[in-house]
Parts: sequence; C-alpha cells; structure tokens
Amino acid sequence: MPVARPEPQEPRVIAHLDLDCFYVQVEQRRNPALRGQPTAVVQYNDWKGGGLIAVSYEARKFGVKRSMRGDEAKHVCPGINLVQVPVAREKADLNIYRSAGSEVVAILSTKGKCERASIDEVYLDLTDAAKERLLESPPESSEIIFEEATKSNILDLSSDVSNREENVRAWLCRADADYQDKLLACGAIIVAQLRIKVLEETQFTCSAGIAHNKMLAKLVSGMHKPAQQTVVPSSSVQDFLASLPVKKMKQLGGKLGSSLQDDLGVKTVGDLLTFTEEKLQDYYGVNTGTWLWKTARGISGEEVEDRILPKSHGCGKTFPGSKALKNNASVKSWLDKLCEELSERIQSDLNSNKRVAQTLTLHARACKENECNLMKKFPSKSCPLRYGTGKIQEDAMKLFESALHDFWGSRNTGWSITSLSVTASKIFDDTSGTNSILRYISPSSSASSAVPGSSSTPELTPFLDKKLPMTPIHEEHCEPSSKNEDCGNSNLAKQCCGIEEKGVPNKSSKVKGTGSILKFLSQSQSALPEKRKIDGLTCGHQGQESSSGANKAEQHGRSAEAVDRSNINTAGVHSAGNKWMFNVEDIDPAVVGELPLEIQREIQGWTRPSKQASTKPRGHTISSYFPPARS
Ligand code: TTP
Ligand code: CA
Ligand code: CA
Repeated sequence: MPVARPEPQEPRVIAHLDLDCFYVQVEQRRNPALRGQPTAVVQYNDWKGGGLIAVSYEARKFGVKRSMRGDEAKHVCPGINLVQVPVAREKADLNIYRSAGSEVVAILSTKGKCERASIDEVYLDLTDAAKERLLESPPESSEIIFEEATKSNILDLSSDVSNREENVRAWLCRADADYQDKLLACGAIIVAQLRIKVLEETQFTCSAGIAHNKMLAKLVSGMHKPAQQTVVPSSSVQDFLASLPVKKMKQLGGKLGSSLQDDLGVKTVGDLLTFTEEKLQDYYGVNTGTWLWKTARGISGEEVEDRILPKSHGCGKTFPGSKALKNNASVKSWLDKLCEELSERIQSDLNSNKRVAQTLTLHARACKENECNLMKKFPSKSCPLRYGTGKIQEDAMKLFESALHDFWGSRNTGWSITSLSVTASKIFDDTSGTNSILRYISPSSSASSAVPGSSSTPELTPFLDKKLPMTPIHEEHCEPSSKNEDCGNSNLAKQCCGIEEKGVPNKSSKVKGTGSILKFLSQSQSALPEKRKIDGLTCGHQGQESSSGANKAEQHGRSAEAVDRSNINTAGVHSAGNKWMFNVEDIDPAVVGELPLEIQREIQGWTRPSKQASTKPRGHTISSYFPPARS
C-alpha cells in the first residue's frame, strides 16, 4: 500500500525521462538502414512471427501495437522490419539494451541526483541545478533560450500551434512568475539540453516530464512522445488531475484503484477531492488514506534516490501454449539456464560495483490441467541468496518445488508452468566487502544448500518457513500480465510483482572499511570441494541471536560495528539457524593463494589451530568478524 512521505519545504524540480521505443532505437543504431522505417523488435519465439516488444513510431502510425505478433504486424504494415532480440541460452539476451540504457544514465547523472527507474527510465532531481541557473542566467534576462526548450509542452498553455514556440518562450522567460515556476522554467531548459546531449552522444531520443515531484513528472513524461518534453506548472496540477483516470496512477492500477472505483465511485484522481483525509483514512488506513488525500492534490514527498544501478536483477521466460512446462525435469532445465544468467549478472555486479544481492525469489505462472483459461495464482517464494551458479540453481529448484506443493499438493502431474523467473534483490553496496567471504564459503550446518532438506516438498516447506528467519519467505502472487516470451531484465518481476520497486537497497547497510577481499574470492563456490567436517578445523560464527547484541560481541572480542557488519552481510547464512559454521576445508586453496599475505596468514591460522592467532591484534581483518568456533 502506498505511503505518503513528508513533503520537502522547498520547491523541487524533478524530471522523469523515458527513451522512445527503446529497443527499436538500439536496433536502429546497430543498423542505421532501419532509421525512419517502420520497425519492431520481436521476442525469441517463432510462433506467429514472435511477440512484439518494441514498436517504432513509424510503425505505430500503421496501427502496429506491442500486443501484436509479427504476423499480425506484417498484416497491418507490410513494410515493417522485424528485428529479433539477441538470443543467448535459448532466451532473449538483453545485455545490449541494458548497456545502452547505462550510456544514457551516465549522461543524465551529471546534472543532479539520478535514479535509474527501469531499463529505459530515469528520475533526476534538478533542484540544485535549476537554482544555480536561476541565479546565474535567469531565463527572463537571457537573450537566447535554448531552442529545444521552446518546443516544450507546458500544461497551462493553450496548444495554439500558430505561435506555440513564442508562447512557450514567453512562459519560460516570465519576469512575474513565482519562484516555483521560475525554477521549473530553468528545469525545462536543463532537461532540453540534456535530451539533446543524449541524442548527440548516443543517437537516442527520449521524452521527459518536468514537475515539482516525481509523481507528476512521471505522469506527464509519456504525454507527448516521441522526443518531446512536458512541464507541469503548479497552477495546472488541479485541472490535470481532475480528469486523470485513477488507474493511470502507478499505485492505483491494482486492487486499490479498483476499490476506489467500485466502493467509492472514484473514477478520476480529481474525484478524490470530495473525500476528507479522515474519510479516506477510515476506508484505507492512516497511511494510505493520507497518501490518497495528498495525491488528489498533486502532493508527493517521494525523493529521487541516488541510484544509477538497477535495484534487482531478474531473468525470466514465458512458455505459452504448447510450450508450457509440464514436469520437474523441464522446469529444472529452464531454471538452470535462468539461474546461470542470473548468477553471471550478480557476479558481474559484484565484481564491477561491489554490490551484493541478498534475496533470491522465484516467480512463476501456472495453470492446472483442463483449466488453462483460469490462471491460478502460483505463490512466489524467496530465500537467502547464495553466490555460485550451482547453488542458485539448487535453491531455485527447491523454491519451485515448495511453491508447486502449495499450488498443487503432492501430486506430480496435471500442472503446467507458463512462465518462470528468478530475481536477485535486496542489493546493497559492499564498499568494504571484508566479510563477504561468507558468500564464497558454504555454511557447514547444511550440506551445501541454503534451502536444505530432501527434495520432497513437505519436508522442505517447514524448513523454509521456520529456519530462515532473517529473510522470511514472502509469498506474492503473479498476476498474468505480459504476453512476452522472455522477460529479461526484471520485466517479468516488475510486471508481475513489482519486486524491482520494492527491493530498495538499505542505505543503512552501506558499510565502510578497509580494502575488499571480494576480488580475491570471486571464484564460484561450485568449484569448491565436498564438505568434510574435521574437528578443530571449523571456523564458526554465532548466528542471529548471539551476534545481535554488542555485549555478546564484546565477549567474542569483536566490536559492535563488526557485529553489525556480519549481520548485514551474512543474512543468508545466519538464516540457516541460530548457529552456523563453515568449514575451512571449503576454502579453495587456489583462491587463498591470491589473497593478501595478511589474510592468507589468518586463514592458515584457522587451518593450524595450534598456531591460532590468539595474540593477533583484532582489527579490520576477516578474523575480527569470524572468530574460530568455540566448542
Ligand atoms: P517502454 O518504455 O514501456 O516502451 P518503449 O520504450 O518501447 O516505447 P515508448 O516510446 O512508448 O516508451 O519499454 C522500454 C523497453 O522495454 C521496450 O523498448 C522493450 C522493453 N519491454 C519489454 O520487453 N516488454 C514489455 O512488456 C514492455 C512494456 C517493454
Ligand atoms: Ca520507453
Ligand atoms: Ca519505459
């Protein structure tokens, strides 16, 4: 449920930018012969010419829509060029689009706080840049206004085309405007300049909304497309929202929006104005009631997050019609491929950005035999994420089995899976990385899995529910939504469950520290030897209960900070119980050899207990965080 955030006292200038027919533009840049041509990007699936996922504006003029398949698009637009998305592992490989999006983000983030909202969308907080511009070169005293800015669509202004640009120029330069509108005018000029810069440097056009908050900026960024921008002066907010259907609001597209329509007769955001805040709180609770009341007035305190990397990584694939998966073996085969890609992406995020994902979630859509028209809700399942392709594959399969059991009981046939996706979320920056060694070493409390137990679901479920307290299993439901075969990036997750929106990296989990050992330990666990438990050679770590308090930390000779860090970074491992251990035998000697000498010595200390470093000074080394287990 949405929650109202405190509003900032000062006026802000927020922009939302969205690339036009994004995948098509990427393909047009790769093959300039496609420029200006009706073009669409289709999924990897030959059924009826493949599903369209991006359609150029030239093709849209012919009535080509994203919901069509290639054959249908050819029917309405015979000259259309259909380009297939790149393929890897028998599914769409979206890497070229992801990196094209990153090129744009790199340009946009130079002007203010930048939040990458999706593969082709960005929010910018331009308040400081606009203030600076207003001080240094206020539009009212500028002789020349950046031309692209004069093409803006200003919500207040009449759309009389004859002298539109003159009107816009006059609006941007009004000397009698209030401070808020002056800032918006500066924001509009800055965004126009940024859009041109993006075009010059990447060859991509984008559209933008410029307003006093994120909600309004997002609502209007797609209003005039392609390659245009729309500005929302405060004076226009009420009229704009008065006729806006509630379902157009991101948070009102689902059950809350339906309830507003069905229970309160609210069709447009403006209709909400007739309800007092108290009344809305009575219906929907204090938080959501207040949020609705504010939304009706165009008020939103939501901040632009400082984040240019994605909030989660997801890989998915759909299996329409006869392609539906009907047995565990075929699900496993596909899950293995999806997990392999996911593992590569989180590993690369770790190596390049030192970001660690903590939660693995499995989403699927399924139907029951003879009821395929009735899409049944298939529960989504999560568990702590363990790095290493083999482990992710193993855990994902167990999550699937557990979810299938909830969906279908213990019977083994009669179900079919029409989509599968795996998502890595709860990503945080591990700027020290010091204790992330845990992610590369198996906890010895379980043979090899964060989701141990026999593969029989009835035994697995209680384990998941009871023994993973740090990251409790949360069950969400995937609504059938996309017709696309492949849901790369986090499209499927986003469309189904909004997990990308929710997986906020916890700012408080940012840790500082000495040099990272991550880079030395980035080998996959799957290569590690089978676990052997050898007395005296086991390094342990107290779990959730014993490590949660500073007092106990002192007993262990660790600082409270160290405890915090281990709590943060080892959630997945903690979850396996009150006490977990990892076996020093699990440390790949080849990896240890590459560690800094200091750390090599520590690890050797673990493997030779007699020489254990009881005299070693404690500090920012890994032993501070992982003292040897006490018997
Ligand atoms: P969108 O921004 O929704 O659409 P778009 O950029 O193609 O077109 P517009 O000009 O209207 O913004 O999506 C961005 C890209 O994400 C799109 O080019 C392809 C991909 N995508 C999918 O793969 N599946 C989907 O269901 C959607 C909506 C998008
Ligand atoms: Ca777009
Ligand atoms: Ca978009």
